[in-house]
Amino acid sequence: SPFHPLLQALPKCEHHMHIEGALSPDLLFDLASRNDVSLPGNDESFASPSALHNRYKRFTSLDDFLQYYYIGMSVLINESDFEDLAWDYFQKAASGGLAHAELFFDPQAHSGRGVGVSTVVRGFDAARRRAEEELGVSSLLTPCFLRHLPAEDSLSAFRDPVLQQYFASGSLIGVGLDSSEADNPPKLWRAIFEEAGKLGLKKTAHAGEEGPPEYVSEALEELQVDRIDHGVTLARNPTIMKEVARKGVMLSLCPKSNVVLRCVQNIQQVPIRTYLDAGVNFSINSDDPAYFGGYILDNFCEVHEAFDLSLEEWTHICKTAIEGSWCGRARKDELL
Ligand code: ES4
Ligand code: ZN
Repeated sequence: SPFHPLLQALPKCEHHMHIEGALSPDLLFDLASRNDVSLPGNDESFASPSALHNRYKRFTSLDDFLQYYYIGMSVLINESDFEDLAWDYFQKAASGGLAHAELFFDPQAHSGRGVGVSTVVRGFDAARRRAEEELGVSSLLTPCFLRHLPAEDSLSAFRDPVLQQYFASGSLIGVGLDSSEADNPPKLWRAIFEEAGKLGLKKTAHAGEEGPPEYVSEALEELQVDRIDHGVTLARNPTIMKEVARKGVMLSLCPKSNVVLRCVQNIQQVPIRTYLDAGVNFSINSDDPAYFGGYILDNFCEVHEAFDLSLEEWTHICKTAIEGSWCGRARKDELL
């Protein structure tokens, strides 16, 4: 498309990218051998990187994907593994015009296997510094809590003194809530969000991905979140949608993710036009780029092909994403 160079050049911010979801099959196999981690022998998908890559084209649901995502993480052991993973992401996303990234990671998925938060954060921080220096890409880091585990597990993970020290130092900017959404209502994690609010942290939660639009209003009211991750089902409830528009809360939409995990049938079903018309703020994000077949520019391109947006609309989307970012005013002004 003649529009491609324009999309490439737009100053892009993403707010919804799980670093563990940037683990490519090639790096997964490299790290498995480097760390002597054995992959499941009873699943032919783990026969080779290309077999795994092919399996990723056939996810049937969020939980089907999450099973692979958590197995994949088992190869991440050392600080340098986390650095290599994040650096691979920064290089690939920067080649598509990424300027600023707000990254999620899942501390419980690592501490549960004996890998401590400091190993994870130090590795990511090394890659983030390098991305800033060598690529001019700024970034922020947010731990997410896993909603397939009991809320008490999340609360003790949140209160981990090592994690608390990273909040206090500013290495971690906020808290998020992710993993299996169906039948795990946001309000069960209220205690974490209340404590996070008292610490002055940013707050966000996955809501309205597979779950109902009511989970979006529940996250806003019960958890007092500053942002909603996904919110693709919000268009089904015009009343809640109008309230989100009125509040100016930003959704971090993930179009390719929604198609691959079958939350929608195709990109055309992502309510991009509905949200533009209703004045709902949103950014466009890659979610788990190594699993969903594309980085941020791929998501921009597919949205453009489906919706034929004007340059004015793209400029509006990018400005909304900059203003909705959690970086300081000075960085926003550089990006605008
Ligand atoms: C996720 Cl796509 C998605 N949804 C919920 N939790 C997640 N963790 C990583 N990717
Ligand atoms: Zn996500």
